[in-house]
Amino acid sequence: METQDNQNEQMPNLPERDELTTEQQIRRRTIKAFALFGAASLVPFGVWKWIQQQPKVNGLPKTFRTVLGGNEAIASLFLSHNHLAPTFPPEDAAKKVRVNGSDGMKGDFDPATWSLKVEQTASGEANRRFTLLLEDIKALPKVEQVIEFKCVEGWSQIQHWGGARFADFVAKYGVGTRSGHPAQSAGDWYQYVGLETPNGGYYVGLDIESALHPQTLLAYEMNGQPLTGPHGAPLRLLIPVKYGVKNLKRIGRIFFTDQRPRDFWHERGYDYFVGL
Ligand SMILES: Nc1nc2c(c(=O)[nH]1)N[C@H]1C(S)=C(S)[C@@H](COP(=O)(O)O)O[C@H]1N2
Ligand SMILES: [Mo]
Repeated sequence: METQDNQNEQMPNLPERDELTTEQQIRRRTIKAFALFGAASLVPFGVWKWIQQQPKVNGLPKTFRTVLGGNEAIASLFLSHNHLAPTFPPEDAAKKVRVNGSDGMKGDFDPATWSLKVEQTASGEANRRFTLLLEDIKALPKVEQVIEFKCVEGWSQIQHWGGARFADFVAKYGVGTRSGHPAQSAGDWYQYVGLETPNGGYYVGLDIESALHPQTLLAYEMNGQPLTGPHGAPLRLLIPVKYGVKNLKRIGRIFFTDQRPRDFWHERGYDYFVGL
């Protein structure tokens, strides 16, 4: 009837693509640009700044050059939004942080005499070996990160961490690559990183890509305070793209290798990679 006719008449005519007015085209493009901008803004600002701060080669940040150099496995992690753990405002962080697990942390331990042992092993033989102090790690750019920490036992908590990027530690001390220089090709990287407590009682193995992820930290602060003993003082690993088991507390030794390092919870039946 009449009403139906009216309704049909009110339906706007949708122009064909090439019939769009200039104004309509601009609007479409702007919407597209906003969609792209929105995706880019999912990369936390600190991570974006870090990528931008990489030394430039041929006008491109080194991280991007690495992609072009074919090192996709590693570079895709830096560039892929999907692989970044969500971050939260600091006020969301738990004030009372849960403590879980103390393997490798029993017995006497004096943080005052602690040092970090770093090693590179080509085929079982260490070709480089040195020790660092906490002040060496603190001298690296400090990053604060509020992430959701997840334990395989089924709990999670928003936590506020501070420390240095593992990737910055690697770059500064020329470890992780065979050449001792920034990687020019994927094959230059050692494939794995192993970490263990000073007494060797807890140990974790990581693929190098995960270790170099921009959210992987050598952490020495929680909620703006020095790390407490039970949370792994003086230095622990924070790797928010992995479950808690990989977040080794009280690091004593870090080593780079091509042989997959043993892993405490993998030996007890968990998946080696336990990624989120
Ligand atoms: N040295 C050491 N690190 C460890 C563990 C452990 O038993 N010993 N447990 C892991 C597990 S299962 C979890 S969930 C987290 C818990 O960290 P938190 O005690 O700081 O909450 O530490 C991880 N790192
Ligand atoms: Mo855990």
